[in-house]
Amino acid sequence: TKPIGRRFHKSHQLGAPLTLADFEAINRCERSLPKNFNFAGDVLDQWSQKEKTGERPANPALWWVNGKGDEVKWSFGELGSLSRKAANVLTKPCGLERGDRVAVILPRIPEWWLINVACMRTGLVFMPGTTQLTAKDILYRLHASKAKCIVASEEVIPAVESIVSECPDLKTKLLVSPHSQDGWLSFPELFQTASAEHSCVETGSQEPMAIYFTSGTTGSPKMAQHSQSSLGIGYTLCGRYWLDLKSTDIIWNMSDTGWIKAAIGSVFSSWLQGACVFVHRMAQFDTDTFLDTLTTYPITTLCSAPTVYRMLVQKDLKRYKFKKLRHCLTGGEPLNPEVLEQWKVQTGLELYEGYGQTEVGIICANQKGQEIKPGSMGKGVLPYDVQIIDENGNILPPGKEGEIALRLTSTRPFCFFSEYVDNPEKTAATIRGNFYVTGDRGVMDSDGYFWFVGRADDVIISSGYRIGPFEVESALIEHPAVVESAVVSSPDPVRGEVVKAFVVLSAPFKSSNPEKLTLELQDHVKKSTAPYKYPRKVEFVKELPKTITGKIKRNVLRDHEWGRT
Ligand code: BCO
Repeated sequence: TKPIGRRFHKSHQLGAPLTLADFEAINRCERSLPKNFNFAGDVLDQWSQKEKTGERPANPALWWVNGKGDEVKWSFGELGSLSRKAANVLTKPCGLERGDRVAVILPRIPEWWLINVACMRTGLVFMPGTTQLTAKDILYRLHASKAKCIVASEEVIPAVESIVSECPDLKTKLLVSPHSQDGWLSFPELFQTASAEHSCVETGSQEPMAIYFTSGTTGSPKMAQHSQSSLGIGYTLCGRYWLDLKSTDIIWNMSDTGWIKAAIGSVFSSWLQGACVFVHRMAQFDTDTFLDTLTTYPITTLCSAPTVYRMLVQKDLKRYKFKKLRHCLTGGEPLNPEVLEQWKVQTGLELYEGYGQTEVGIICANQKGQEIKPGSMGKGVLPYDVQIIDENGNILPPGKEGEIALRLTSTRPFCFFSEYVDNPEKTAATIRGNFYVTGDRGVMDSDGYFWFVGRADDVIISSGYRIGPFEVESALIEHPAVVESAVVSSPDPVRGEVVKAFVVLSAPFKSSNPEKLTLELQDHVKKSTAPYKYPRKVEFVKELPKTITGKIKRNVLRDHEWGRT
């Protein structure tokens, strides 16, 4: 393997640059982590060198389309010079310094990739968020993180403007739009005049690189912090063995920019292998546009949530001749065996499911070449030792249901999140004895395949989103019709599960038209919190089941929804 590393050798073997094989060795625990690592300098710029010497095919690094005739194709060399300009925008006019936190709320536009790489080059900590975030969500994130800067697109302006006076730490608002706005710096204007000369900072391997907000059963989302190496090196095996990528491949990973799956599939796993990242910015997800894209562009690798495949198999897929598609992946929620089967019958392609979490990345996967057991999420992947444990941290034998957990050695695995920022209790609560507990329940069979059972807590997994019931209940209670509510998962043939709210009405609303009130409450939640969390089902009830201490028994309602006794 040709070297793609740059600086590691100084702390390892004198004069021997690390290679992709070395990154693999680090993931296999056969080699220690280098002292310093920076994904932009040590991976992207090396691919750029390889382009110059002809060691990488003339395949773009990023290929972006929007279905309206606009197209962007950047080589690694172009990505390098453009992201250096973006880095100069962030450090000079924006005045940001290494370690500062930057909220990045952008749709799937090329600037999202530029800003991410620019943050790596300057040592800034990026915090991606979906454009579905509301003013309240953004306020919470800016407060909790004390972010110095927000980079946003035009549709996010009203939400930011409505809360900005409450964010004393926020120094800069950077707008990615052809139009200018009072109080915002214009990214395109500053970018035009920025220099392409920039020296990538030498970040420590365990220096913070990104923060993702994750939902739990109680309280507001937690800030899961990742390091330069957890994201930048930790996805080497995933890119090679699950995504099966080579530098000749073109991967289309559908995930929204706000989720770690975008980082895995559209940045780290793919670019570690030198593959091309394909992006189609659709105004709204639409199956026809989706299928046309696969017939028009030479996409070799597709990664999307099971919900999308459930929607696709409703179509007559035999009518479509995909140009180059050879490898299909899915994750974020459980995949039904019937969907896997229908996809295979209609397209001739297998569906390789993976399972992971924002905190620790990919845990299990059906890797290329491995026999697929329909309904299973595959085997544990390196460097993890995946086990099923009981409530006391004891390993359970094959066939026994328990919690999916990762065995810990004396040091914290480098590909783990570093911590929940400012929340040592929640960070500590992820450890039980010698294990990291995922909060998901499952079973391992005698062949070492894992089968997902459900969450151990009340988190709802809908269309690949993890939704905390507390956030939805908090939004509902703001409405005058709601005295109290309980939010649980309910089965859905397309989305796997959806959010269902059981609502106790206040006296003035008891005789309201239930259909109208349902729509009003749904609309209210869409405005109060990110719309993907809204309750797609609402049931009005006289009272909620409670424990003697007055705690709502969500499990009773959930079991009822799922037909369990
Ligand atoms: O379905 P509805 O039309 O009733 O509502 C939709 C939107 O129309 C609505 N909405 C969006 N923006 C709005 C708005 N309403 C009011 N105001 C706005 N500004 O809200 C609902 C959003 O639902 P959605 O996002 O599920 O939309 P859609 O179009 O049904 O998309 C379907 C999927 C499958 C494309 C989408 O759900 C999706 O992308 N899911 C995947 C999520 C994902 O990537 N998860 C991975 C997480 S990372 C992980 O699991 C770790 C793995 C290691």
